[in-house]
Amino acid sequence: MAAKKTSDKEATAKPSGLDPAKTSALTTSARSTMSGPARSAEGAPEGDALVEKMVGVDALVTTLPFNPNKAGEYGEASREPARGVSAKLTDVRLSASSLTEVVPSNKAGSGMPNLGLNPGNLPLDRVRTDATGRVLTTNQGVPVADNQHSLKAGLRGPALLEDFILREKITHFDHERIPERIVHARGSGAHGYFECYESMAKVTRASLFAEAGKRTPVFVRFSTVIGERGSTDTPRDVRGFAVKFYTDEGNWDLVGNNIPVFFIQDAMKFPDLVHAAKPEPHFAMPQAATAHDTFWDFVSLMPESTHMLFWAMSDRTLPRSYRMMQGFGVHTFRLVDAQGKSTFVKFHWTPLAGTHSLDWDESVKISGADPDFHRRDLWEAIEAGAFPEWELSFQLFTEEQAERFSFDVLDATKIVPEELVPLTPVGKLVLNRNPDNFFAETEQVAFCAAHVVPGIDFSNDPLLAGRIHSYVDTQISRLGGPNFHEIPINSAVAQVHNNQREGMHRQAIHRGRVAYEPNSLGGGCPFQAGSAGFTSFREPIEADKVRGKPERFADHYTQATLFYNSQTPVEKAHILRGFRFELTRVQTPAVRQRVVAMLANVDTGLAEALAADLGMPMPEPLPRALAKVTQPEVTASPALSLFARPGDGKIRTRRIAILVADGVDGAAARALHAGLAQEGAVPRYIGPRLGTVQAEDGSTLDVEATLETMPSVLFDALALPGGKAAVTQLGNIGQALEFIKDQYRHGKPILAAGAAAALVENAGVPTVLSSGKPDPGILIPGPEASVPASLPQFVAAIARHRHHERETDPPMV
Ligand code: HDE
Repeated sequence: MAAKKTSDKEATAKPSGLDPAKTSALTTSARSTMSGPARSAEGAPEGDALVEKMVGVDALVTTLPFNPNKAGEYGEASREPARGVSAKLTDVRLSASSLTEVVPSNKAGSGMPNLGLNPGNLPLDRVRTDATGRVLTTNQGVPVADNQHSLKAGLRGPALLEDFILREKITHFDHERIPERIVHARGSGAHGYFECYESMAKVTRASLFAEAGKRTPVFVRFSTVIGERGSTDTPRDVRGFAVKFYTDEGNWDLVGNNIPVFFIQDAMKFPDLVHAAKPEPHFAMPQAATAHDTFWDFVSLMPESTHMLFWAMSDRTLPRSYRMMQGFGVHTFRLVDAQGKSTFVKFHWTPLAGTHSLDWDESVKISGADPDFHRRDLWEAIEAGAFPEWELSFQLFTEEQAERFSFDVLDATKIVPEELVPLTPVGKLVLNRNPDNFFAETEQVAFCAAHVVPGIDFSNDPLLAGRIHSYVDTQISRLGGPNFHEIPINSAVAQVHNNQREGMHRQAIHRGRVAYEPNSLGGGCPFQAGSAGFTSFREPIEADKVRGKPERFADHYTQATLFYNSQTPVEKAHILRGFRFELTRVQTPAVRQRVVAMLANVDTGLAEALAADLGMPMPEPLPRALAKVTQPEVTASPALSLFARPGDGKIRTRRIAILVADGVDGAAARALHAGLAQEGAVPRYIGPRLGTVQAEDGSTLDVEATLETMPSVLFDALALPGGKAAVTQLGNIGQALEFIKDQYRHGKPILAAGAAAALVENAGVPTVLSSGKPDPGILIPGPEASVPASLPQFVAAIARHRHHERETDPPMV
């Protein structure tokens, strides 16, 4: 039988028309529960309010004489869930917990309920706190007279146990920490919005993609994976790229990484992977590094990790900035349209600033010079109004297409090459607001791979399945209970109404006595949404219950080869360097050997070079899990190179050091500063000490930071304005010479104006490449040239980011 559709019917509760006998029975029972005279107090219910309520409730219940949806809950009919029935409230008292709710109170409120409103979903203004003009109080609001001393018996006497003010303060302090995330503990976040370019209704009913120009608020958290909460920002590590979209149909969390594949194929192996990568359990070392035995032991016994290892050993794991990395949903997801049709999708974030990386030597030095390098970079860019932007693209393909691919789209160790399925840009992400409070927002934000909205659904990727379980579960211990969705940063902007109740730290105060569904006593509310709500894609499944993997998952090397072959020579050299560094740190030769044997299945040249660098003979390749050779659709994918996305060619937010000392060419220094600032870059005068330096022309310049506190690695480029005395002074300071050397070693542009050419020479930096050609990143305009005239060339060199052509292995300088 087809379900009877009651979806848009709303019954109306009218007290009139009641059976008089019944009314009188109710009246009697209501009266018998009343006692005492307290009916005339301010705001108290008057007259026969209780009777009226009971009569009204009875009438309300009568309008819902039976559950009309029940018949539709079975068989074929149940495929189309009906919207629940509800009754129209004629009197707000009918849904109240108590008639006394109207008694006004400064604490309990005015008593007038906001029907259908959960204020917990209102904007964060409701919880933002400011103490301007306020006295200090205890947590109970008691003004604190003296915040300097504990209570003592006499000035030199013992402290007293009765000092509840001290005890409250210390107790709260004792409990300030919460467990850090098991993985991705170290991170930084920001608010912003996602703006849809055009309606994507043809593939998804997700409301955030419904129309051109539609904006959805977001909170984004970037992170490293392995390090603890206080670890450095720049280890070699994958970066998390987690986006919480506060859509008008609930929160969607796209919890992705900056690499489109993963180490493992099945959630069952995640704890093993993380245990192998984290500090070794006996001595808790090393911090934030995969360069140790247990990691390489594990991954070399899990050859499905090979593809990811190539990405991880590339410069992808050394981003210059969170603003300059891609993001990926990694798994195949589904988009579902209003008719229930599904399309497979992979999500891609592309930074408008382009993809840029640090040099390994540089990232090691940054760890000491500024362990908060990425956190600071994100904060400062947003603070300066240089709002970071990414474009979101869909890679859309059908199930039939997926069937024909040489790889399995449910295998998270595989990409879908862009040459096979192009990207469709769908909108942009803009981060335009820093959080007020790191703990309240960035630390307490709880992402969850299971948070999807109507129009977005899962594929059967077995890694994704484990994630659907894991994230909520982990928040329960990290955030102290099941009500973490009420923590302001996690609360949806869509209204939340259900019958989940109680639990630790419950914030909402639910009116009424109904906490179940179906109900008639609460007028049927909240009722199920029917097909307007989230409905899972109806995937036909006929299968055995089994633990195992499909055969296509057994190809562990084809896409690693595709990735490697798609890299430029510079990137290939860096991948070799990455493997070499990590394996040199590995203490067990047999583990090194197994890794090289595994890599031999990807590229013999790389494996041989690595074996030579590790001082070991070339081993036989590891046996392959799949005897059959896969014929890939694509053998080179230029899109996989970091250089494929150079960005807009602008130098906005690039940090440029201008080294100054007494006797500097003031006009040149000022021209550089002004010219670079005009391009949106961040020039800073760096000197031997704080204060001012006196320029050749008698003018003064304010030193903004010193050579000691802000070494070369914190800057993208270097300008030396010249001035004989300054050049002589800087030439005698080791840090200045190291500054120049490191700029050179890390491929950064150097402009040496006027007399500063000698400083470059003094630092031992060659101005020509090993090929004999001039180094395009070293600009020495000559003593007569004007600095403003050489600025455009300098700006172009900075926009290139790095001058890799000067690189040698090992470095010459
Ligand atoms: Fe996560 N992951 N993960 N992960 N993950 C967590 O959730 C987990 C995986 C990712 O900024 C945890 O709140 C399992 C892939 C990011 O807060 C935890 C599996 C990808 C973040 C968890 C994976 C990710 C996390 C730790 C395999 C890329 C940080 C604390 C089945 C697509 C989000 C927490 C933030 C965090 C579990 C694999 C991305 C323990 C079980 C693949 C970006 O729940």
